[in-house]
Amino acid sequence: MSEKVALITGITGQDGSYLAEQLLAKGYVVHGLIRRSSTFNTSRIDHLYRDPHDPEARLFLHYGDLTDGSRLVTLLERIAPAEIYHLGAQSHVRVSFDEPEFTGDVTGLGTTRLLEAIRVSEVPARFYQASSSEMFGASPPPQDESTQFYPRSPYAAAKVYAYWMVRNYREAYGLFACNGILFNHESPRRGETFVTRKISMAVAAIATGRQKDLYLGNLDAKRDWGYAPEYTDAMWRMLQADEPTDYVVATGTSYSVGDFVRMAFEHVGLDWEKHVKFDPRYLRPTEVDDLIGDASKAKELLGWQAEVLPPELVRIMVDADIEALG
Ligand code: NAP
Ligand code: G4F
Repeated sequence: MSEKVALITGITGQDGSYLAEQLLAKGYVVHGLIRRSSTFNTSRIDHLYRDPHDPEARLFLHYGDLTDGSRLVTLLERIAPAEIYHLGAQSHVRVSFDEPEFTGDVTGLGTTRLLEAIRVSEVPARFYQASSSEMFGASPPPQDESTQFYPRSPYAAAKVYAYWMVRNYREAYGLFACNGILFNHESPRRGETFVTRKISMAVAAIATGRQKDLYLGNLDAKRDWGYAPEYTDAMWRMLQADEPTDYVVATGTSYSVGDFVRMAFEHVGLDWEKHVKFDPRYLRPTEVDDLIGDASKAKELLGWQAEVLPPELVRIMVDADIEALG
């Protein structure tokens, strides 16, 4: 049987790196879209990379950008992937308030450009869209696939637009396209300005005497936090199913930002109240207060279930950041 070929946008991000690892382990040839930058941005996937002249190389990286539609067409024609995992996005909610137009372009229109590239190139690829629990926004929990969207940020609005474009291409052109509506998922590879990683890094630095205080915004918001490698496995399962559809992926548990802070400091024997300070710059003009996902559909149709829950997730992240400090 010939090797399966996959394309991952956002391969240099948290999820892209875990997914690339998992697909390579399954025997896929993996292609990744990366942005040209003046400094290297591939640290999360460097351990997977081999020189392309090596006959054993099965990971190939291509320069490109989600704002450049013609490049996406050329790449698809050249790579002819059987599966496309579209993870690339301006993914930071707070930043999307500062850069709403750019976020709409990359996170919203970027999906349309990729869908159009599939249609125009006629590559018979299955498509995964990185949809988000942020789309539920102000809709009260628990949230499942039938919960009304109520986006509370430019990022969430862009993801809602992309979600509907995916559904439209599925219905209009028969594309095998799935929306994975993933709730927050974290790991030691999480971007350093998302709250869980900001906390785990600060706790590690404070516990080892390198830092004194940690400045945060709203501690009351509640999130359904899972473990990223389990969530990238759910993405793969969606594209192996018989029919394309949309799925919520979540743990079904909910903790506040304050709970996460307390658990992280307790893990190293410190009192969080002595170190955490408030800075209003981290507040958002509109907040998402409470997310708890109901992933029953993913359990029933994909056999997927979250295993790592927040108390363990906190320990994994804090321990990894302490180890990284040597
Ligand atoms: P991430 O770490 O922020 O990674 C985002 C990726 O997108 C990076 O590889 C980034 O490249 C790339 N990217 C950004 N702008 C681009 C552009 N203009 N052209 C091409 N690539 C671009 O995000 P993540 O946490 O892995 O999340 C993956 C996806 O799932 C995102 O779409 C996110 O919105 C969505 N999502 C995440 C969560 C979560 O809790 N993590 C939950 C629901 C949905 P650089 O490395 O060059 O910046
Ligand atoms: O870690 P966050 O920035 O993640 P947020 O906004 O929930 O978004 C993440 O999850 C989404 C899925 O629901 C993804 F779609 C999205 O791409 C991203 O991965 O913030 C979590 C909570 C918020 O309520 C925020 O107000 O933490 C609160 N918070 C409090 N202090 C802070 C801070 N957030 C950040 N980033 N930094 C703070 O200092």
